[in-house]
Amino acid sequence: MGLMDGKTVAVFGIANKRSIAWGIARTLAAEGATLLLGYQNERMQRALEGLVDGAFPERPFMAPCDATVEGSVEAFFEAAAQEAGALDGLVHSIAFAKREELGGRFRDTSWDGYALAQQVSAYSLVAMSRAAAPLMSERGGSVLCMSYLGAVRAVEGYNVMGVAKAALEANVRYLAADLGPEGIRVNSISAGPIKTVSAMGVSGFKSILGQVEAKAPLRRNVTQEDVGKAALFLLSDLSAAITGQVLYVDAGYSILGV
Ligand code: 1JT
Repeated sequence: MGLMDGKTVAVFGIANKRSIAWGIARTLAAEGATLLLGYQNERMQRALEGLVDGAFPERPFMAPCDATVEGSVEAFFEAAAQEAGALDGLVHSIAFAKREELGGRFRDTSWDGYALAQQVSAYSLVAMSRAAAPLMSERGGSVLCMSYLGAVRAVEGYNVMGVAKAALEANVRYLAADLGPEGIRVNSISAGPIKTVSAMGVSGFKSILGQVEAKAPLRRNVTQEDVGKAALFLLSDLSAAITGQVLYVDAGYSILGV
């Protein structure tokens, strides 16, 4: 008996075995979920095929979904409808900012970089939710995305991504209000900093990991597994009356005054 038995969930954002989306996907599958996976491009498709090999009881359905390509999100959900018929959950774990804009002075953010961060990191949740809603409205559903404290505080260097996460958290509230009457819940997890391949490439990230380990109430960083367990809660019936929320999975760091 799993918490996700009989449920089908689409997951976006698996790039490698350190991806937050990978931690979530494995936790959901262990509780009985059937997975549909989206990948950005052919390079990511090959990476994903290597990863899923033998990792799940049944090989997940996989299809392209690139937030910057016109019609790509719609095509994914059309393929998902063909494959699974209905959908119970959606996990949005994608974001992008130009390397040079994660650091340096916020005032130097370009319009190009600002728009790209918004398109991939925030607007894509709206597009995915719109495309997923017709597959969910029969029996309800749960949409989940990933945020970070930089959405609500000025975290040094997080810059344009903080503005994109602020938009993402606002999207969660507006989507929750819009989709709630159809039984679709929309929530986000604001995770503490996690060692992923893309995050480790950002200058200043390692010092943030150290800061959390030293100061967070639980005196540790959070892992993909910690996030996977909270995601399981938000995607399952355990959270049936929760929508429009930001759940902090951050070892308590965000409660601190400094
Ligand atoms: C992206 C990246 C989104 C890293 C991210 C992210 N959300 C949180 N992080 C970790 C992080 C946190 C801080 C930071 C840098 C990174 C990288 C790829 C694009 C999307 O400060 C400089 C505070």
